[in-house]
Amino acid sequence: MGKDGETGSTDGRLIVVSNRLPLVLSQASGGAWHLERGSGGLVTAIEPVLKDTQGVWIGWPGLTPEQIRDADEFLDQKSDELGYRVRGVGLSPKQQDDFYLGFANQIIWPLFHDFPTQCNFDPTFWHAYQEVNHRFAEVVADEARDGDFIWVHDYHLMSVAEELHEKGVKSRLGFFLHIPFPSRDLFLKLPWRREVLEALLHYDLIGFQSDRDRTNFVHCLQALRPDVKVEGRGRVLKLEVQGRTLGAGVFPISIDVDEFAGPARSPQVSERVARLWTEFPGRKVILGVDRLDYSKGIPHKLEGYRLALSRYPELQEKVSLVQLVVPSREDIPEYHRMKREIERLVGQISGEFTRPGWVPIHYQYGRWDRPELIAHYRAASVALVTPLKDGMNLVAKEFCSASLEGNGVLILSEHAGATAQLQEDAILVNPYDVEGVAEAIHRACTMPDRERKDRMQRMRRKIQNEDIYWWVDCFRNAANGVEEAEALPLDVYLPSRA
Ligand code: GDG
Repeated sequence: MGKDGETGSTDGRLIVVSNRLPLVLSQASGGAWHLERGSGGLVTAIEPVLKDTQGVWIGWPGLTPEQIRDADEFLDQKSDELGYRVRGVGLSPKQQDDFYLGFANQIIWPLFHDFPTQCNFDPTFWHAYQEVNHRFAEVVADEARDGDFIWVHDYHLMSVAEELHEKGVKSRLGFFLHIPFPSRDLFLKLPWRREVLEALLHYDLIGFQSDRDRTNFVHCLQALRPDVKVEGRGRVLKLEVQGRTLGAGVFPISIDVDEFAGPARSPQVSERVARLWTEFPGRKVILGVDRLDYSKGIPHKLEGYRLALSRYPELQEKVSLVQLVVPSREDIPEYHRMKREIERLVGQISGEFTRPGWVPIHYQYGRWDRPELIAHYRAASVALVTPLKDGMNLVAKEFCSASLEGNGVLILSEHAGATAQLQEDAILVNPYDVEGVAEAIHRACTMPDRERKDRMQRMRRKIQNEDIYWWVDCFRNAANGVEEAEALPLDVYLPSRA
């Protein structure tokens, strides 16, 4: 259902399947359960459809199989309050290690983000992946009826459709990949490449963030399944697989603009913005907000900033970088190494450039609450969003939506999915090109006000037109075979245009 309650209706229920449930369950010492609802654009956009179709959300609530029965009873009681059913899938500590930290985050995540050397192709991880996908499918099969539409999310659950077909489930099946799909040479390194690709072909619709990802997928098909016919062009391609037709579409995910633009105007945030501006008197704030992850390119960004300060000394004392690094996957050793590397670089920049009355870099390792995050988006003159590879990158879109003064400049990596939509008005960089990043920082900080405003206005309009509600409608319409979905224009980024 669109934001205004129109379009995208399906006959059956929507069943959403994701690794994590959009809520946090906790148990008090007396055994009583407590539920905290999740937030975020995806949940906000999907919940109305779940309520409208009396749908179900299935996922792992962070509990073991032993805890799940008890929790499911509690979740059942909460269905009325939530407006839709929630079913938990329990995972043992070993499954959490081997499936989640193992196959998902030490094989698929690094490989699909172009870091094959970070992969640990341990076969135990693959077996755990199959086992957990099987377990998810059991719960889904228990819920599903003919006529339902089952929408599976992300790289943790690529094999669920295949498992469901083995169980004879006839509901239509959609899959959306939130992360990039790798190029053929990288994908072919995966020891289970054929199994993964075949599993994906069990869906009726496979959604990608950008044309780049879908093109990679098609190249992998050509290598491993040349018998699959690929037809059409535009947003949804048709794949003919042994008499079955399925779709491969491009659906760039977005945000609920009102979750950012609205609070950005609130007295609480406005007051915090005013304070931030006084804390950085006469200076431009350059903002970085990234989860601690090698795909986000934080050390490269810091090198670029450092070079900008030395190559363009007129920036010194006129800008400060505020870099938030959000803790993530702390159980994986590589993330510790990266944190130390970031802290070393922050120390170097501080040591080299700090003067009385000017701190060149404010580094924070932690998490801000929403108002604090939005206040920083609004107060910043420049956002430095330079992932080495990213499915989409919502921070870029959130920054634009919260930039109420309309004069923020977005520096965006050409390897982020968001580039396809924002390429005309962001300053694009190749994050590996440290000199290019330094130059972009200088350009952003010296851009005339009129140009900043014009660019930001166009980006805000684009994000407003293609928001998270548009995304949900687009995907569901394509899954229903609605023709308009195919006719929608597709943003494609080619470096030759940069
Ligand atoms: C995956 C794909 C794709 C960050 N710091 C704080 C905070 N955040 C929120 C942001 C944003 C989200 O986290 C990060 O989203 P991204 O899109 O940037 O990246 P991933 O987490 O890697 O997400 C990505 C996405 O899925 C959706 O499909 O775009 O490519 O990798 O929403 O606001 N939120 C709060 N405090 C923080 O300190 N409250």
